[in-house]
Amino acid sequence: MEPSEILKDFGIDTDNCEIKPLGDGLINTTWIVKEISTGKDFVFQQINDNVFKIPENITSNIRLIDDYLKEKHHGYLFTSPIKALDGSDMIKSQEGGYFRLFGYIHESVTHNELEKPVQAYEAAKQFGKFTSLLSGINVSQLKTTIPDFHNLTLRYEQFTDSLKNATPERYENAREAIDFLEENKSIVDEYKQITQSKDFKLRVTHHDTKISNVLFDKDDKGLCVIDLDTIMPGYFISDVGDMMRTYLSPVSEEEKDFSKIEVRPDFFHAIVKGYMIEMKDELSEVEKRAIFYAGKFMIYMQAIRFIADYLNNDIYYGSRYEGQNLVRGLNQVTLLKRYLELEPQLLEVVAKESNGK
Ligand code: GN1
Ligand code: MG
Repeated sequence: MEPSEILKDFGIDTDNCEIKPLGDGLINTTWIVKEISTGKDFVFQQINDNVFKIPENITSNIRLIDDYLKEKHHGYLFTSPIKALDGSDMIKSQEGGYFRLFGYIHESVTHNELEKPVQAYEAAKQFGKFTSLLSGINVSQLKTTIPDFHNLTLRYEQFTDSLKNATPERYENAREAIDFLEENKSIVDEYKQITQSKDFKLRVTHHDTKISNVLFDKDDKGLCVIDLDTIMPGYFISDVGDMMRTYLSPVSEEEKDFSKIEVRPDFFHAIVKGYMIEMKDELSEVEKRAIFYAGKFMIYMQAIRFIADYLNNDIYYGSRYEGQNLVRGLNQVTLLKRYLELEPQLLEVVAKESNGK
């Protein structure tokens, strides 16, 4: 299906528009659309409905949050979809794909990597603010867009299953990572305790807090969060942990030279500080003590997901070159090792910020 066919349903002048791919997401397909006659820009997106099996759940959540924000926090910048000509939030194509359109926020900038701690601070503040502003929503009203998305217990079971299904060659290639992940299974046990603890609350959680999901202004001030598909009830460790996973190292999960992977304490400090500005009154004391764990949780889970996908012949993430998911998995294992090495130092940062000093 050509994107331009669907764009007509949104009233876009498709005879006079430019459509270009946008972003580097692994799951959905995104384009930027420039309508020549009006000069307007849009973000157009096809939802991956292998991953988001009921795309209506996404639109339902966004609608709920949009209505709530309009009523309680008018003026907060929230990127809800533009309605199609028939009034719907999303168009289903004849071939069965789901598409939606957003306005492009012109005064905004996105980053694919972080250059300075203040960007981590601003992003963490935005994700914290998002959850905090929505603390009045009853989370049971939110739909689950991907069941068990950050359920580490289940992810570990999927990893264990992948070990049984792997070809001997792939298993052997991944052995070092597998051993490390098995040795560190206590991270899964700690997650189980969290899910059983009354001190951990389910809140409106973004679940994909990478830096490119924050819009900044040209002076590096955070404007708002975007990519709202994985918003669903969750624990704060998902959002804080994914920031740690993706902001702490100067190189990304795609880096093949693992000697470049490091954990930058000043970026860790910035994440904790920015998040706590918005969330310190929301989080329980027990939750605050799990801030360091958040990083372990998310880095470990991503390592498991990449390695399991490698062992399952890349059925989820796909791969652009042979062994890409193995590289990503080993990269995350290295990141976790670097992170664990700094535990005493990072725990001190958490203690300092939690006491509001
Ligand atoms: C996927 O599509 P993208 O890049 O926003 C994945 C995240 C992973 C990430 C790893 C729905 O996110 O959970 O952390 O890849 N999203 C889904 O790069 O599986
Ligand atoms: Mg995403």
